[in-house]
Amino acid sequence: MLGAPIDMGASQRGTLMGPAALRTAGLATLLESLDFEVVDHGDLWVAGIPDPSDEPPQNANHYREIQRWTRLLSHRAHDVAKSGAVPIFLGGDHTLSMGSVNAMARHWQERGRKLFVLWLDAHADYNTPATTITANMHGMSAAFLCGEPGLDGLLGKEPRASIDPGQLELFGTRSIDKLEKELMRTRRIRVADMRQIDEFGVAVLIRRLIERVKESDGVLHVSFDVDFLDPSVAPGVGTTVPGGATYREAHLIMELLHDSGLVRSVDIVELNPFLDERGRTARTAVELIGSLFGQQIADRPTPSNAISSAE
Ligand code: B3U
Ligand code: MN
Ligand code: MN
Repeated sequence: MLGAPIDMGASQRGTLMGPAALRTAGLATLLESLDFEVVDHGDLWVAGIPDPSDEPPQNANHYREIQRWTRLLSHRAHDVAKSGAVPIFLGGDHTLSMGSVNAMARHWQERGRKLFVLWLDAHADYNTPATTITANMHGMSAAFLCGEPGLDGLLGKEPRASIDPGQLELFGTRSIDKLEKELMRTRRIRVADMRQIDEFGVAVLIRRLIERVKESDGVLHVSFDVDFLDPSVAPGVGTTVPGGATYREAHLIMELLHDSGLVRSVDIVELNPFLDERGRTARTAVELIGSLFGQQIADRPTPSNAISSAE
């Protein structure tokens, strides 16, 4: 576990309390009960001295702070990955992924394997300084990871790994800005939006992704923005959007991902304990991570597992 208490990427303050809330909700104890050896690397912190090496772009709020976080995270996350661990990045707002996913993409590139990223989120986070309405940088992290122009100085001389749009799968999307949508269309970003989830169900869509990752011998990073969940189960987020994933859909997704054996790293972001109701959202997020790491209702393969393992 590595905490990154960032909240400068969002408009609402408070996600900096996220790592503490996830710890309080018992993340480490739960993972230990599943027989994992847990190492808590504590929280990272950046000093607030601006980095004058390049001109900050317009329409990117708190660019300097995010730049420092991204560089630090990219560096530390890469070290943690090298140790052979399965890093769990505790956010913090979603700008965290600019550093964590960059590091994981680099790590797997060095080992000749492709990193696929499952972006569980109400939002597409595919804005750039040229398309954003809010200038909030947590709405730009997926775009940054795909190498979109406008944020090139964020990593500076640090090594940068961009993922191909084909390696990104947005899932649970229900809020995309106009120019953001146009950019996504030109880049052919893959989106399993809420309508698709309603029509096909999460199992079909997640299995399709799993097959795609397996076909190219890839591995998977799960970037879990808590606002992916419906606000009725996850009220503790700054940018709730109605019509999100249910408690059961979310658990099923995590169980299927666990069964795939492909997940090598996870972000948990956008949890805002300041807005939560008696720790409900933190506890739900921790339970879901339990399912992702193998917590099961009954200790036997479900019929679907039996079928896929017989194949
Ligand atoms: N697309 C909007 C809203 C948003 C994106 N991510 C979050 N909110 N959490 C934006 O600000 O870019
Ligand atoms: Mn997000
Ligand atoms: Mn979101």
